[in-house]
Amino acid sequence: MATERTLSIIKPDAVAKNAIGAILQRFENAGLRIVAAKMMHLSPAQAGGFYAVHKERPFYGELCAFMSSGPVLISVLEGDNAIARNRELMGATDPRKAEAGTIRADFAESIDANAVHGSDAAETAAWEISYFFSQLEIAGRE
Ligand code: RTP
Ligand code: MG
Repeated sequence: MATERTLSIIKPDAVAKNAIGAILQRFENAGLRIVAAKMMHLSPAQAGGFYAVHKERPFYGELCAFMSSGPVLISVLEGDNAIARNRELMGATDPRKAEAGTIRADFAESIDANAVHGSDAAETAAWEISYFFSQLEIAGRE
């Protein structure tokens, strides 16, 4: 299995509920390593740049407003199949559809305030990691 890196964001709703530790614990319990991490309170423009892929979608404005509404914990997770593994741990985008035991089933409020972000493919993971972290800020094995 390939060792991969993926970008994770613990969104403002989950940070506001003091769930950072519980969510990071799930990543570590699943064998993913946290190789970079930082807290940021994104500006609307920084959130908009990150979600530029969704620019034309009807929910883009709300998404950028929500993602800049409070601090977030941004991390790089490394491990076997990290991208798919993280998305399994997260569960479906809409928490009402997320499987029991997933992060979104347990912590998300709604499709907007849905606790976490995770990259969805190798190319997007590489781009998303480079949006937030320089090479020198990532401590994983090369
Ligand atoms: P994410 O990017 O945050 O990991 O979530 P995802 O892949 O499961 O969902 P995506 O389709 O990439 O959408 C990004 C975020 O936009 C919000 N969204 N709202 N109101 C809506 O129909 C809608 N659809 C998506 C969600 O917060 C989603 O996480
Ligand atoms: Mg997505």
